[in-house]
Amino acid sequence: MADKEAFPDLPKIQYEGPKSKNPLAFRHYNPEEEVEGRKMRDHLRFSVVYWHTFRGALADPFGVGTAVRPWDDGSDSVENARRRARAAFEFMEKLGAPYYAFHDRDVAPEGANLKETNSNLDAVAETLKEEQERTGIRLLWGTACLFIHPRFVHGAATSCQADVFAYAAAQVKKAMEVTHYLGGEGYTFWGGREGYGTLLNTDLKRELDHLGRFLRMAVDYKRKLGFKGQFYIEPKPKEPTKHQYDSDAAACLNFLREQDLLGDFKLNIETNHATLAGHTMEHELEVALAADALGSIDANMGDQLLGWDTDQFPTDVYQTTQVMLRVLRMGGFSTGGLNFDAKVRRESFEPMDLAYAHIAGMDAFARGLKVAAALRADGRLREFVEERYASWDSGIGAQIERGEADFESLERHMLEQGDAAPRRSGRQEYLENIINQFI
Ligand code: XUL
Ligand code: CO
Repeated sequence: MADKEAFPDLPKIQYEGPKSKNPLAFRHYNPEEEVEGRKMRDHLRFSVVYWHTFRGALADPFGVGTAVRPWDDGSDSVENARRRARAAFEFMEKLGAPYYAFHDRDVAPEGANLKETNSNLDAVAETLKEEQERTGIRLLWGTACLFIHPRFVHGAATSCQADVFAYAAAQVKKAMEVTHYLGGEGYTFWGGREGYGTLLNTDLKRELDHLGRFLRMAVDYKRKLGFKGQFYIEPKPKEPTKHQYDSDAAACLNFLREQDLLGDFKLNIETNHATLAGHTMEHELEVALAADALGSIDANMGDQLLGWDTDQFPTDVYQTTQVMLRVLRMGGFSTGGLNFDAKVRRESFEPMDLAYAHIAGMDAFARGLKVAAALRADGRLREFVEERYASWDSGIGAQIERGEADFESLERHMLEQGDAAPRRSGRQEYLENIINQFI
């Protein structure tokens, strides 16, 4: 099995242009093509996630997994984990994805105790490093899985049990070391069970303080380790918990500010998590951007009719356009990227579905990038917003913004002027139609 290809039917995916009918080709993603003076590859920084793509069995609460993965013998052996790693790199290389991301427990099996678990991780990390060097594919970020094992039933850093906090600290320490060893560009904290099921058994204040202390220890250890990657927090409001402390971008920013950690973290914003929080993705991106804290994106989409985290591959060009408008406005990613935290449907169980899904997501984002760049070149959206706020550029508006006005001066101003009548239409429909002109 070791030498056999895992994806014999998958060729190296090439760009063939918008007219191609080849399902194993890109219609829009042309890595070398320049948009706003930068290659598409560097704008989009696509990343394949290990957990859904190489560990997801496609089970749901009503049925067992359906995924056919011939390279995986289903065992918890290190040998199987290494074979799986080679299959993953074969897939990513053929796809042309420059990055990947993993949880510690995705790549290597849990052992009988922490020591054995750590040595399993070291063993598989060697294979990952070899494969990275062979292919040039890099680690976008690593993370620790602090939510599957029963020990984390009450949470990890916010567990009611102090030894579970200690276990989580040891696990994150090791995951950071492995991420550093693999040259990871970032490290993500997603607190899967950092929240509560009921407030009846929960000391919320104490749990939040513990979470702050945990993140502070991570920052301290990062310095000690010499790890230069970016730390991210990934907001999500619920699921599996009823309420997660990192519920949305605003809650995360407030928490980080309160704990004096804002300088050490950026946000990794996920589309389906925004939906679960009752926000649009563009809202979450705007909140992160306003705090200069947009770091990376978990690219997926949810289902409007299903109320849970369906983690579908992003194929909605309207939404990818909205995302890329913000990424371009930010000036592009620095350490982050578009990480496909997405899984194929349970019915899409063949290995080739993994390719169709990623090609669809990559093309949807490439098209969104082109549309966003065209909208920016057109300029009408930006000019409309600038003009809408023009009254702040001079006169009383400029005085307020400069901090030169107070309630008394503003009262004097309005007593002279008499009234402030609405002067500008919001023109929502006109603006929505501009977007459609480019899609
Ligand atoms: C879960 C989720 C995670 C994080 C990494 O909803 O998004 O997979 O991205 O822990
Ligand atoms: Co995610």
